[in-house]
Amino acid sequence: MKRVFSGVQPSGTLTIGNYLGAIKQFVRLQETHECFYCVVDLHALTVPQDPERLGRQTLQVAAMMVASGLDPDKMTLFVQSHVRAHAELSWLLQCMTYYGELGRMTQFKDKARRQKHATVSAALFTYPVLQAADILLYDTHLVPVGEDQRQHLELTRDIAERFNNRYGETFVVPEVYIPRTGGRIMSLDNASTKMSKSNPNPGSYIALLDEPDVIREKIGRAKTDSGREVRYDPEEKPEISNLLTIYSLCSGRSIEDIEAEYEGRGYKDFKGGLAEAVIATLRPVQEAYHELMESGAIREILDRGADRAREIAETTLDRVKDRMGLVPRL
Ligand code: ATP
Ligand code: LTN
Repeated sequence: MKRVFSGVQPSGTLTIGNYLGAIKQFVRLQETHECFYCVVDLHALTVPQDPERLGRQTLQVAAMMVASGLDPDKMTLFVQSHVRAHAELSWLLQCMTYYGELGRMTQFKDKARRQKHATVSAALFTYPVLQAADILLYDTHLVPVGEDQRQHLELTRDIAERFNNRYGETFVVPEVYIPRTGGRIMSLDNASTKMSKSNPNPGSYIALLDEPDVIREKIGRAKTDSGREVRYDPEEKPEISNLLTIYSLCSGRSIEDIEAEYEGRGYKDFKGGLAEAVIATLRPVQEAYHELMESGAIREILDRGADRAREIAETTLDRVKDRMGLVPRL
């Protein structure tokens, strides 16, 4: 079976963007691939985090992933900081990555712009190298992610190829896997930026754990154009097109079918129908989440996951160190 790896940051509560863009694919792939999914707490530390909150969110995000349908008997779920090889390989790969390459990463440029220049962490800059280490440690073939991660995956492939050229075949060069629709769900308040769990305005996203009334309210307030035609047209009607995408993915219906249903009915009815489709999609996830958190089972799932992940990661790390000329212990 081919290997899959992907990571999710515990930087807040998961949104419907994370769910439609990434987690739904994670769930599908566990049936056909050997999957490793990781709550990347070391990545979250690249911007300031409250320690108590980071720990809580790490367990919550893991539980949300299981509640979304990841089955501990079918895939491996673990916390990044539980497997030391990630940080260690990241250092080795930093020695193979160019300053100029990292400076071109748009996620770095965006996140750095939002902070005071003097306090942007060095780790925010080297973040994509840690991501490459995550992926390459598991001889990964396929990496399911949202559209925003395409550039990081290109860099991962470049680093792997460069290493293989310099030291001989060591890494599998991974492929990116982005869904045809849903790879980039946009903010509810601004259709030119992606929906993001770390956005300070909660009205900009739908969280997986939002209550039905909150979902109705957020969708009711979502920005639209001033027309009344429910039509998919990303150029002319970016907000309605984004809502149509969410509607289609949550209901399993085609966009044309939804357009036809709301023809001549205006945005209020459309938003009402969308809210119910989202609520119905999230209800089973929320129920499973609350059960998991009450039972405390998530700690054990993560512990078993770390054991399995560590075994593979250590083997790869030893191979890399050997190729680079680092002397092994007796
Ligand atoms: P942050 O806002 O804190 O940077 P994030 O919400 O962008 O975080 P991550 O945890 O880093 O999310 O991403 C988890 C996965 O969800 C990644 O594969 C990412 O590409 C995907 N993803 C994130 N936001 C969206 C979105 N708006 N639409 C589709 N996929 C998304
Ligand atoms: N950088 C990603 C999260 C991430 C990831 C990974 C995704 C960290 N390591 C490995 C895929 C594979 C993000 O910001 N969404």
